[in-house]
Amino acid sequence: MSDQITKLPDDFFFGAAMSGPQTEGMWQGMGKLENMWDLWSNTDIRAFYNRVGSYAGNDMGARYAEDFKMLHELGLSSVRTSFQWSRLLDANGKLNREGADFYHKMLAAAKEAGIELFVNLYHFDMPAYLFRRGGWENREVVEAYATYARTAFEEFGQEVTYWFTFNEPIVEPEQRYEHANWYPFIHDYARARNVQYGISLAHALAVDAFRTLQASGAVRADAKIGLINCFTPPYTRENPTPADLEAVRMTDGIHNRWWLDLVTKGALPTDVIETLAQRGVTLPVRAGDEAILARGVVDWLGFNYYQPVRVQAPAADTDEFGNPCFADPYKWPEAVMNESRGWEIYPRGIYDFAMKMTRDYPQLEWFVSENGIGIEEHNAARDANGCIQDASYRVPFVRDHLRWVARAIDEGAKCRGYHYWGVIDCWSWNNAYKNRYGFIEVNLQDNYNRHLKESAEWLRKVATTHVID
Ligand code: BGP
Repeated sequence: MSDQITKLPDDFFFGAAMSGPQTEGMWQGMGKLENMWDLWSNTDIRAFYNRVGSYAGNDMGARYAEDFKMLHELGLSSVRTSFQWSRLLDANGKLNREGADFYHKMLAAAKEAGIELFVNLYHFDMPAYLFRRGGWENREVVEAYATYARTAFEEFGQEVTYWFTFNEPIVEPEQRYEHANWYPFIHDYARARNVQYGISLAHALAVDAFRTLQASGAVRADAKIGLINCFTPPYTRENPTPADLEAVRMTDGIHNRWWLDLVTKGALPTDVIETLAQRGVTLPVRAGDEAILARGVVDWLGFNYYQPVRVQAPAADTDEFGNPCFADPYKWPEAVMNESRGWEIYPRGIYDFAMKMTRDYPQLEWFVSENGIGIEEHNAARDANGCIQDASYRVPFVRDHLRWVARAIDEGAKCRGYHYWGVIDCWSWNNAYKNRYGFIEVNLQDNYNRHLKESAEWLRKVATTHVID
């Protein structure tokens, strides 16, 4: 069914998604402060694949001009990256002129290359000194983020049209505070939700600053503000019990509806907050918060899609750490896996979630802000010229997702474009360079030089013709 629609609208845009901490490098250059990734790399470099820490990114800080040209030659018209808070502000929360000049030059180079640079303000990269003061659990840090956002809007208000407050605000609560996968490795469900609440306030304060500065003319009149999240369409077993459906409700509530309600209604979903309270998880709500959250309504949304979430009723009410359990994973027997990453490949999920947004949030415009497949580098075959032969897995992955997107648009979804994650290979957090997402290879043995992979020509064709063949 998904292959019935093979043409995307003419005004549909194609681009590349990336982030400052995963690409720029120069981790101490231009007065940059230590951020969370530098802190973890400095604390325990062994936690990073092949001991490649946060330091070098993919060298884009030195190569952005040529990178933008390469991306433009592939038919892409926009690129999303992030400013690093730790580069743009100094330790007193004031503009770091050297850092700001770096971003001005990057914006100018993008323009010169015919690329519209979308700017996200936060990609899991808090300055370490603010984390030491309590991070998102501390209201002063939430306020510090609002100051950072305001400073960025003031400094770049005439240069940037597309702003985003956060990338995947669900990830730090989960990875740092709930599942203990990332530094500082905490297993505390209530603290994770506290962090999630702090980020929600920070988002709304930033949107508020944006609106005020736009009204005063400091931010351009055609600028838009959005939020980007990794939404996970939720599924459960066939013939579910009420308890399975309850697991779906809470998983969807925390991962998806929390953010969708915030950015469309300026409020958090009451059923989710009530269930949390019944289970002893209370948010640190203060007088006045409701009015702050009400400012969080955005102009459009970024939908990062990698995988669905499959859940069932939990076997126990609490886990081994005493945290409340709302769902257990459900292993779908038919799941197709990307074994390199351990993520399910389920292209239809992008359509199911698109239709959910179309139904439940009909006014919301959005774009696919990340989608991609990362395969372990050592699995990659090369041809006689050394070109990575990736078309057999990368092309079907993107093609299938795009076809489901085309079908959703045909059925009314307000999806405006598609950004592929990591068009140029980049540093993937503690996986470093283990899994490669790129259509363009970054050769670490050859001074980070870039080489087109086999699939690059396919991307160029689709991006320039809008035909998904
Ligand atoms: C998203 C992040 C990106 C990127 C991508 C791929 O969740 O926004 O920063 O890293 O996932 O994931 P990974 O790098 O973990 O393989």
